[in-house]
Order: sequence, then structure tokens, then C-alpha cells
Amino acid sequence: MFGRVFLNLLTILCMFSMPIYGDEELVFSNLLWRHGARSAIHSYKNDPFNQTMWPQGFGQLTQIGMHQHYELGSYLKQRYNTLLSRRYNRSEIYIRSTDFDRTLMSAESNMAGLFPPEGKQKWNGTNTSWQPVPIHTVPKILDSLLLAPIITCPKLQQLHEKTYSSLEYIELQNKYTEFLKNISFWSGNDNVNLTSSWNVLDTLITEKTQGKTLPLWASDAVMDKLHEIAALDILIRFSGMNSKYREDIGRIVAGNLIKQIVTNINNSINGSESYKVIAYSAHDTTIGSLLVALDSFNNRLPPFAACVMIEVYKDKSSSPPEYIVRSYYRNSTGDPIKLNILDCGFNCSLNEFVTKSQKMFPRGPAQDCGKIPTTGEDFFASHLQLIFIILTCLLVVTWLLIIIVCCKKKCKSKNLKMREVAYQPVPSFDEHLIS
Ligand SMILES: *[C@@H]1O[C@H](CO)[C@@H](O)[C@H](O)[C@H]1NC(C)=O
Ligand SMILES: *[C@@H]1O[C@H](CO)[C@@H](O)[C@H](O)[C@H]1NC(C)=O
Ligand SMILES: *[C@@H]1O[C@H](CO)[C@@H](O)[C@H](O)[C@H]1NC(C)=O
Ligand SMILES: *[C@@H]1O[C@H](CO)[C@@H](O)[C@H](O)[C@H]1NC(C)=O
Ligand SMILES: *[C@@H]1O[C@H](CO)[C@@H](O)[C@H](O)[C@H]1NC(C)=O
Ligand SMILES: *[C@@H]1O[C@H](CO)[C@@H](O)[C@H](O)[C@H]1NC(C)=O
Ligand SMILES: *[C@@H]1O[C@H](CO)[C@@H](O)[C@H](O)[C@H]1NC(C)=O
Ligand SMILES: *[C@@H]1O[C@H](CO)[C@@H](O)[C@H](O)[C@H]1NC(C)=O
Ligand SMILES: *[C@@H]1O[C@H](CO)[C@@H](O)[C@H](O)[C@H]1NC(C)=O
Ligand SMILES: CC(=O)N[C@H]1CO[C@H](CO)[C@@H](O)[C@@H]1O
Repeated sequence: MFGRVFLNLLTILCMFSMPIYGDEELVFSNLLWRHGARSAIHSYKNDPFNQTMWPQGFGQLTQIGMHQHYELGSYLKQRYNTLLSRRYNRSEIYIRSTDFDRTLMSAESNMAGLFPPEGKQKWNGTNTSWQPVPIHTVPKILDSLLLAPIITCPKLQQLHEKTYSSLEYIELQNKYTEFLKNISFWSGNDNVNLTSSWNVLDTLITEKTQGKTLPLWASDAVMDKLHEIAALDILIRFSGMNSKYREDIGRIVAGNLIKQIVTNINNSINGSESYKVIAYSAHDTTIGSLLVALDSFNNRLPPFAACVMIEVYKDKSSSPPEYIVRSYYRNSTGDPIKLNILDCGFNCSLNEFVTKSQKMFPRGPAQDCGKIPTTGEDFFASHLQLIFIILTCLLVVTWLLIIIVCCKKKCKSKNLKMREVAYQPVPSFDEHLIS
């Protein structure tokens, strides 16, 4: 009996023990996770299942996804039991999510696991084991941190054109031609290529996660190959063939986040912010672009609820104290994997981390994108809806002005209402690229 309890205790200790060495203290952590399991984003042509199998429709967090994030939150509670207070303290943690239902809900599920209310935090009269924790976000078209790039970036387009027309890419495509023809035939989707095969894979993954039996053709071997292709696609999209453009593309797609991570660490160490944990709730493309940019991608599609942890340790034995950055990737409920960010080694001194990261900081749209973004043609190309709304608003404002001229007194409140319309964000994102 006692032996067993002891063994269980030992297992729990081992599971959650932090590798803290010598006279070290964990002082700060940046987190970036992918949302949990969701419904499919679309079906493929021959899909035996359709949208009716998803109670909330396409692209939404499922209950399995909620569980995955609750589990991750509980894990973080153990992992950071020396860093965070047992009880939620708003000065210690900040959570930012992309403005998608599934990432917002993932963050909420995660916080339910991390901060179940205790004692006085149980709100009056109810027995619920949940308390609200704020999740911050910005509209998609303004989210240059987690959905970069939000401006049309000619340089990125150029680099992609060069990549996809290169001999190496065509050779790679040839290697998979027969397999992709099979996928086209089985799925009913026309001309499936190295990029669009993800659409089929993603739908299959969501259905499998939901406990559905996949069609016979979707064997383990076929799924493995689709996974292999999807990971290759991420790697190539974010770094070109053979990582030729890793730095150039990395600055555009992950530069802001990398810079923010360094700023977070700086602010924490110099005491200008009290946060111990800053967490970002985002997508496989966010994790993929960050890990590729940091030269730490494991050539696998980031699974649901995967979490990158960039932690800072203070070595108190040296004076002045030295800081070490250690990064992990938790891509399963098992032990997280150690990362070797920018070839700095697992134990990366803060100075080296900052120096190496700085190469990946954005250098401004003119230098990184080859063009100063103008609201003119860029917006016209990618934000037709927004332009339509702005034009409508202009019309309305003109109309209002005319009315104001006519009856100065009565129209003040109407004017306010019209201003609100202009602020409504218009999501113009291609869901296929954000998963
Ligand atoms: C969706 O699938 C269900 C059961 O598989 C079927 O009854 C229903 O007609 C389908 N709906 C559409 C719109 O195809
Ligand atoms: C919350 O955290 C801040 C910063 O660490 C600390 O100063 C404050 O005392 C904490 N509040 C409570 C109620 O523990
Ligand atoms: C809370 O739980 C207790 C014990 O299970 C029960 O007696 C009580 O009615 C519950 N209160 C509310 C508000 O649900
Ligand atoms: C394509 O499908 C056929 C028929 O199932 C199979 O014999 C062949 O090995 C497949 N080719 C590839 C590359 O998967
Ligand atoms: C792959 O197919 C998609 C959708 O049909 C298309 O937009 C894309 O340009 C294709 N990619 C390549 C490299 O041909
Ligand atoms: C962080 O601090 C280091 C060392 O003080 C400094 O070199 C670097 O510019 C700072 N980075 C940011 C993003 O503030
Ligand atoms: C702390 O670091 C941040 C980011 O580098 C900087 O903006 C801020 O001025 C610093 N504050 C202090 C007190 O050094
Ligand atoms: C997690 O990463 C490790 C190391 O890269 C890899 O071996 C493993 O297959 C990955 N697991 C998943 C579920 O992606
Ligand atoms: C990291 O540093 C600790 C303490 O300095 C050391 O014990 C450990 O072996 C190092 N790990 C690696 C992978 O270098
Ligand atoms: C509004 C409300 O439910 N108030 C209750 C809060 O809890 C105390 C003690 O349990 C009750 O006395 C209040 O009525």
C-alpha cells in the first residue's frame, strides 16, 4: 500500500520535475501553443462525412480539443508551481490569442486547467471549478504578431515564386507525383499538389481525432506520407528549398514574435514588467513559422495543443547573476523535447540568445518586404471588403454632413453610431492558410 503510494508519488514527481540545476531559479517563460482539436475546415469531394457531424460547424474547437488544453493547463500548473502562484494573480500572467473562436476557446480551456479557483476565488454561491481569466486579442487584420504578415509583401511573394519554380522543388514534386495522383483519385479533389494535399490530410486528422473510421484508402502508410508532405510544405513555405531563405522569410513571418519574445524576457529581467508567463494562443502555422525561423523545426506538423516553451533561468551562483535560456517543445502529453534554438545549444546564455535572435528581428517593411506598404494598392488587392466598407462609410459620412448642415442640433448621436461602423474589423483571411 505505502510502497504503491510512494511509487505513484515518485512517478508524479518525475513526470513534472523541472530540470533545475544547481543554484538556479526559473524566472520567466514565453509560451506559444496551437489550439486543441477542432472540426475540419472543409471537406474533400468524396468525404463520407459532412459538416453535420460537427455541432458547431467547420473550424471550431471540439470537446476533445477543450480536454487537450485543460490537460496542457494542468501540466503548466505543475511545471510552473515555483514560478506562478497557486491562485490566479493578474500581475503574473498575460495571455494573448489570435481572434479565432478556436484559439480563444483553447486559451480559456487552458486557463481552466491552470487556475481552478480555490478558497475565496470560488465565486459567490456557486460550486463551479472554473473562474474567468482574461484572454486578450486584436482583430485579425491587425495581428502582425501571431498572423504575420498582415501586409501584402512583394518580397515574400518573390521568394515563394522563386522557390516553387526552382528545379529542386519540381524534382521534389516529381517524387510525389504518383502518390498525389492517388490522393486526387481517392479524395475526388482535382490536381492535388504538395501544398493542397494538406486540405485532405487535415480533414482526415480531424475525423480520426473525433473517433470516425477513415475510408480504407487512408491507411497508416498513406497518412504517414501525407504528414511527411505537410511538414515539408511548412518547412519550404517558411524557409524556401534547403532553407535557402530561412532568414529572409523568417523575419517576415516570425520576426515580430521573435522580437516580442526577447522584449518580454528583457522586461521581466529588468523589472519593467511583473509577468512571469506570457502565453500566445495560435496556430500550427504560427508554431511552424517560429520553429523554422529559429532553426528548430522537427519536420513534423505541429499537433493539436502543441506548445513551445522558451524559459529563462537565473544562475544565482555567479555574480552578477547569469541568465540561461532553455527551450522546449511539448508536442505530446509525454516529456517535452529540448530545442536547440539558432544553434545556441540547449543551455543558451541570454546574451547569445539575444545576439542570435536579433538577426531575425524585422528590419522594417521597406527592407524586409521590398516596399513601403501603402494603404492604396496593397489594401485594394487584399482588403476589398474593407475598402467597400470604408467607401460606404464615406458615403454615409457625406450624407451625414449634409444632414448636419441642415439640422445641426439633432444629429450628434447619429454621428456617433456611424463611427462605430467604421471600426468593425473585416476578417479577410484565407482559412486554408491558417489552421
Ligand atoms: C450529411 O451526412 C448525413 C449522414 O451521413 C446525411 O444524412 C445527410 O444527408 C448529409 N447532409 C448533406 C448536406 O450532405
Ligand atoms: C501578485 O503578483 C504581484 C507580482 O508578482 C505581487 O506583487 C502581488 O503581491 C501578488 N498579489 C497577490 C494577491 O498575491
Ligand atoms: C454546492 O454543492 C453542495 C454540496 O455538493 C450543495 O449542497 C449545494 O447546494 C451546491 N450549491 C450550489 C449553489 O449549487
Ligand atoms: C497508388 O495506388 C495504387 C493502387 O492502390 C498503388 O498500387 C500504388 O502503389 C500507389 N502509389 C503510390 C505512390 O502510393
Ligand atoms: C497547388 O494547388 C493550389 C490549389 O489548387 C494552388 O493554389 C497552388 O498554386 C499550387 N501550388 C503549386 C506549387 O503549384
Ligand atoms: C534586450 O536586452 C539586451 C541586453 O540589454 C539588448 O541588447 C537588446 O537590444 C534588448 N532587446 C530588446 C528587443 O529590447
Ligand atoms: C527594460 O527593457 C525594455 C525592453 O528592452 C526597455 O524598453 C525598458 O526601458 C527597460 N527598462 C528598464 C527599467 O531598464
Ligand atoms: C514530437 O517531436 C519528436 C522529436 O522531434 C518526434 O520524434 C515526435 O514524433 C513528435 N511527436 C509528434 C506527435 O509530433
Ligand atoms: C545544461 O546545463 C546544466 C547545468 O549547467 C547541465 O547539468 C546540463 O548537462 C546541460 N545540458 C545540456 C544538454 O547541455
Ligand atoms: C449574491 C449572493 O449570492 N450572495 C451570497 C454570497 O455568499 C454569502 C455566504 O455564502 C451569502 O450570504 C450571500 O447571500
